Amino acid sequence: MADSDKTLFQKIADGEIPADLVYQDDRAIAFRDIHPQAPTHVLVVPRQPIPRADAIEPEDEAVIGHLFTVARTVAEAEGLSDYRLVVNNGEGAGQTVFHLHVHLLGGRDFQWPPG
Ligand code: DGP
Repeated sequence: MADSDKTLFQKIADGEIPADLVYQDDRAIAFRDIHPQAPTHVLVVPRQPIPRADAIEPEDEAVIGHLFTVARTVAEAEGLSDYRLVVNNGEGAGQTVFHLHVHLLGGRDFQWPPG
């Protein structure tokens, strides 16, 4: 794949852009958000460049489920028992990087409903 065709998060997964990786395996990576919104703010990202939540296909269900077990693994490693998992779908919901990712936020109290 030409570099220009890769998403930002593919470039991070391929080591072309540095990031503070906290987990990686053959299907997913997790790294600290560059603009943390909580003491722990990690992005859990499939290596497969699914652009957004509403582009998930039935054949993606296994990898999507895997993101949640990776999030649990990272949360446990961070010493978190309570935390928030967030997926922004579309610009109006706050999505800025169009490579699906789960935000893992923890280490502070959260409000509900979210802003
Ligand atoms: P969202 O707004 O849901 O699409 O989240 C994208 C997140 O990605 C946002 O919280 C900031 C983070 N981010 C953007 N560029 C970079 C980067 O180059 N490195 C890292 N570590 N995080 C990034």
